Amino acid sequence: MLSQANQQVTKIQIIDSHTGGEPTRLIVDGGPDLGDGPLSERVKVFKEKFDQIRSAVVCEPRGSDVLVGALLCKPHDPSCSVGVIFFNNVGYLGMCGHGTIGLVATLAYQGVLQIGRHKVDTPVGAVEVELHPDHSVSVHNVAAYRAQHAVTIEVEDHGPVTGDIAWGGNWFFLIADHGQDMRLANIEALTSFAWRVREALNAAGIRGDNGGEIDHIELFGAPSTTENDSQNFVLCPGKAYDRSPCGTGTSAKLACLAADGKLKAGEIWRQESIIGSVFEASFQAHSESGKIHPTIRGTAFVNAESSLILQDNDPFVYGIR
Ligand code: PYC
Repeated sequence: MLSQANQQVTKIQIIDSHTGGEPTRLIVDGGPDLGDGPLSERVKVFKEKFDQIRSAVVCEPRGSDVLVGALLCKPHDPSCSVGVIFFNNVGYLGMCGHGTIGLVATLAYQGVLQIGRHKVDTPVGAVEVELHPDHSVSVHNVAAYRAQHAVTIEVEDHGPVTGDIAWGGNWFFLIADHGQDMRLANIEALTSFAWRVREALNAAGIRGDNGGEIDHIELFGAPSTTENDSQNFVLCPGKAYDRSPCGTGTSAKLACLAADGKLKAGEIWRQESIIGSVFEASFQAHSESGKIHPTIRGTAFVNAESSLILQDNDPFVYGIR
């Protein structure tokens, strides 16, 4: 905290990156002190005591609805090199695939992580990552699974829609048969449709396991090239769409493909996003549980390094909430 012209000024050091077009803003210094408990506890402290730092970092006027924030933390799990808590314009994320790729690329840019395998502590468990010599990053995500198959809901101004509920580090409702035009030019209609799906799920009281809110809606369409297997549109909890193919959403998709016997362990699935960026994905089967261990590979680029300035006389110091 500095004093400048009698105003209290706080500085937060950040590094921005994007993964397949989806931005990640990593707090590398000046973030809140959340203690040294497990990351699942620290995210609660973040939410209860420092939520205004979340909105200061990612919401307008410093950020935008699209931005995913990440707080670099000391790991609790001693086998991990770093810890991270992801957040967005409306709250906190259990895990974030594109954000983890952005985190690794940023730490490589800083010279903190070398080529090879590392472990990252997150609120939903330790995640193994690999920084490849070409600087692409593989994320060995938390176990993914399909919780419910072919759930039908009634969507306002549309009618019945059937989809699967799956966990990929966040909860997803995945819809193949939706009748929407899957082009970037149609983004507003896609957003409106997916938002109504989310509202319909909430209104019907349909949730993931342990009451988890299904706050990501994923629609599928044909890819733009035969090199890719599928295209997706993912609506995130704060109503922004994912510019990347969504690491946790691709993990949820793999879980459904595995459950339907449409993709075998070790086979490559190329998931294209609505803007044309691609993640390469595959899974290893878990023998007993029926869950899968997904791996998502993508590339991130660092594109800014700066200080956020929080002055206490700024009426929007903590963002437009
Ligand atoms: O890549 O997992 C992901 C993700 C979640 C929300 C935005 N991106």
